[in-house]
Amino acid sequence: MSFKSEYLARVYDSVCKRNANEPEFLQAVKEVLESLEPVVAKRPDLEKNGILERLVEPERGIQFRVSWVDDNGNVQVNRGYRYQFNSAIGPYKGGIRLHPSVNASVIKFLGFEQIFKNSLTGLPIGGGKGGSDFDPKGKSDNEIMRFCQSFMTELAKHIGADTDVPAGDIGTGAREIGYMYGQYKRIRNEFTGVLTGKGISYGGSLARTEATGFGVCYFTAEMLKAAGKSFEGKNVVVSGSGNVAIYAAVKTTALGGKVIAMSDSSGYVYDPNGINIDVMKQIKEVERARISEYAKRVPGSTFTEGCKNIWTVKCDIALPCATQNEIDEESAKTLVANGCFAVAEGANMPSTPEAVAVFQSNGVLFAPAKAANAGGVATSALEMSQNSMRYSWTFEEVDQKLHGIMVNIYKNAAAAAKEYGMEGNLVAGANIAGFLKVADAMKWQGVAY
Ligand code: NDP
Ligand code: 2IT
Repeated sequence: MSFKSEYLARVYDSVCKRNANEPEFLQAVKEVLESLEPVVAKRPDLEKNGILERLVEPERGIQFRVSWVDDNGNVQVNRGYRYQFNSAIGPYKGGIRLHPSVNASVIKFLGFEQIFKNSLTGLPIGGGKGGSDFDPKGKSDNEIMRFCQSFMTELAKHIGADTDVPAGDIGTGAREIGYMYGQYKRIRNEFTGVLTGKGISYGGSLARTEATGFGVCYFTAEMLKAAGKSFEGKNVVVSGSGNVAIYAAVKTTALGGKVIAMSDSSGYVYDPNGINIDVMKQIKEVERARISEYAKRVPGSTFTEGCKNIWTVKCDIALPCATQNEIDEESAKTLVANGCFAVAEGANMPSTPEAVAVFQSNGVLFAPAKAANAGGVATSALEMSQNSMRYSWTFEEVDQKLHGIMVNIYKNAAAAAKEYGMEGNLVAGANIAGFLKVADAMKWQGVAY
């Protein structure tokens, strides 16, 4: 372990001992603590107030049984989680992930990162995350509904519009949020903004569906602009083909880039003419089918098995928008060797620490997830504001606010990196800028809460 600060070394050591079986959580904590070396050196008050010891421990975590009945009448049991990580600057806020790989480590890494991301948005939202090891693939609509209702029957006891406001993530989109919202309302008899990503007819915000993907591109465009570059005429690879990936592909295309490959967990499609977004949306959003369908429908495109192979496609810009640790050291080296000069993370923690090191040591412009994908949760916070006002903004109004927020996040992360002697390192800049606001709020609110 190579921490220079004795305080950071001690905190990380205790996190490792307490959470030994949680590799994703430890990965996320280590990256943030490493970024904080120059901050800790300047701010002895952080140690005096036990800020880091408190920050790495969730304020509250619940784990619960989610039992439901499948279409054959059999009882199924899944495990549900909600980690309410930090409420120093606002109600807990963060998505719900439904995927068989979900466990405490995955939800805690996501909840921990959400603290800093949400702080970076400049809006009053704390950090949290939830989910279940439920696998939505192959389930009927009724099974999804019954699962979501059972999940919410327990979760409703712990959330609220001013307490904790969940939203979508992998496996949770408008359909699931609708079923969860309906169940919350039945149980609590309250029409309130307790979830975001809702349907437009019952309190959802225009542009929330597009927000994460659009935001990734707004952030990337700003990062490229500072380096005298743009999306114009560039070949772009976008991994995933879910909510984030689809709208990152839409905005990339609008900004003049050409999306030449997209993936799902089974493999990737390559289309040298540029991905036809309408066909992709039909397959993924409407039919919920596999991505190989695309190659069957679009002449000139090909399907290759194995999602990791997407990083062998030669590109100028890479937007990983699927899942954590999808780019390892080897994939990063391949991207660099193929001339990729910018990587922006749409997914949460898609690059391993070794991959990030490869990008940074090769001068690749690198936009970390906490900053680059913050547009989704920022627009969720705008949805909360609209719900509180019982009013709604137009698509253009929300999109304009989102754009402004992403430009600000870029500026604040770049400025923090410079101020702390790491100019150009947006990983450090985003972690520091996000951290400082939360740390000060925790300090001023005192130790007991
Ligand atoms: P979706 O469920 O809509 O899409 C997920 C996509 O990633 C699918 O194409 C899926 O393929 C693929 N994928 C998921 N898990 C794996 C895996 N283990 N291996 C390979 N491919 C996988 O989710 P989102 O688009 O909402 O989320 C994508 C990422 O963006 C996640 O990291 C999420 O945390 C992050 N994010 C999401 C935000 C949002 O607003 N939705 C906001 C900020 C970040 P398949 O269908 O085959 O499983
Ligand atoms: O990772 C994320 O920021 C999200 N899944 C969105 C969270 C939200 O509350 O909109």
